[in-house]
Amino acid sequence: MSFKKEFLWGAAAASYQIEGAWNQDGKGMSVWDHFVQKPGAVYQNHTGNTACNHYFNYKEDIKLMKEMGLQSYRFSISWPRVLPNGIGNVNQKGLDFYNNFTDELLKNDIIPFPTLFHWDYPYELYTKGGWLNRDSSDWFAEYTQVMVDALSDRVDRWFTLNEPQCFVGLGHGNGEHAPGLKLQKRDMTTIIHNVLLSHGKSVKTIRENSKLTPRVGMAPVCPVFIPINDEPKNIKAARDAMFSNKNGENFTAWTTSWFMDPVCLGKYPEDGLLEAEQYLPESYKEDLKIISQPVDFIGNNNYHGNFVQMGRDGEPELTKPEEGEPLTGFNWRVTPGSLYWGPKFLYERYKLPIIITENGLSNKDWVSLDGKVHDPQRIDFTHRYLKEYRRAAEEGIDIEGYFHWSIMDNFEWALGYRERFGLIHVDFSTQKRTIKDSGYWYKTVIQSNGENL
Ligand code: IFM
Repeated sequence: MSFKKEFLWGAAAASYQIEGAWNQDGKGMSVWDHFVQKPGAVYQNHTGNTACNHYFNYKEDIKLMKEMGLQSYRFSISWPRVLPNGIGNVNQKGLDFYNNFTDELLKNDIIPFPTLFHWDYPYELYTKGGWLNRDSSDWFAEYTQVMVDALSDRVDRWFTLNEPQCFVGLGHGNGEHAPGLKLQKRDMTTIIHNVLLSHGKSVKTIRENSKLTPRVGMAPVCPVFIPINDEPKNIKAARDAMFSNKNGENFTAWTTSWFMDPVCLGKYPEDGLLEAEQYLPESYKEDLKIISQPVDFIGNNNYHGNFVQMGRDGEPELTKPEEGEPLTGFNWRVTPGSLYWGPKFLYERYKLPIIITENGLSNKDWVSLDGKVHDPQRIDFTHRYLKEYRRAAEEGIDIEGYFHWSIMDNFEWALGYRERFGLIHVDFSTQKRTIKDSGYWYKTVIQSNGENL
């Protein structure tokens, strides 16, 4: 079987990366609004203050989505836009924005697929300890309730968190992202636990309060490991590497299983517990019952993978990148097989449908003299990856959708506007949009349900 009939083709973006309007209409500060003010924190001191000005341009943007034939749009909600202090007082204008936005998508036959949290954490809550505070899971549940009350008569698909590994690791571990902390393992383990508890309480809130019957999941980044060939021992090595929580002898939490085993299997993986159990709260086993609320699918943000073989000692061994191999604008490796092996390994372990929630590349795009944006690398990249994703479907792996990252060029976190990921080009000085060649190509993929790949 190729892509199934109900397969969902879409694109994605996140609130802080595109909305702008950082201090308008009653919005509260997020940790990112704060972080970008620190000189040197972001490439050339860029900020998301205006970004794509999508808060004001959303109708034009939805028109372009329609022109590209998108079936669904994965967007995120800015928590401090609707709850300026993170909890308590609701900002009606912020809520109106997401209400109107949802209506506009539906009017254009585009299925709204919101993510509740994509990194713009309310600054007020950060001053109360943020994710380190055990109450953070109740704060997130309160915010979830507000959004479910507002949208669940029209929205029936939700993601709770985007790439928890990244906002925990980059934001609290190495300080590259907001809020810029460099914490040690004990605190990091606490944060992850609170983040997972937040996910669980959020899923519960969505299920118990939605007007439409909801489908819910999380969108982690799952580092993918690809066997160097189809020999069973190398496939085993890649699978072992994908779910390992070891970095040499030490525990590392930048992994798939430390986040997804609790969510999908109701337990932390043994190889991580050996070191990290001492950092978990006493109640952690009880908490796992909340964390493992049933989910309907697994989102997977999937850009590239590492090649692995079985080493002589029976442990997975990473192979060295080839000299001069293709790299994206970000210098990420081009590894189409990650869209086959990632979903395959995830599906085998968790037995849940997979949705690719992000995949794409940054490129050095600009508007040519003919007024168009020619981005053959993006077309070729996506074509290669989607063929591998289709291979997964052909082998019976249950895949439900694909969301290209990103719908439009946007604020790429610590790298500001240096990296362009969009299917739509944005001129940030004029806010002019131009659908790139890849956007038109993607339209033909959608129209043929991937048959033209
Ligand atoms: O732009 C980010 C996105 O916010 C999270 N996933 C990776 C993308 C590209 O770096």
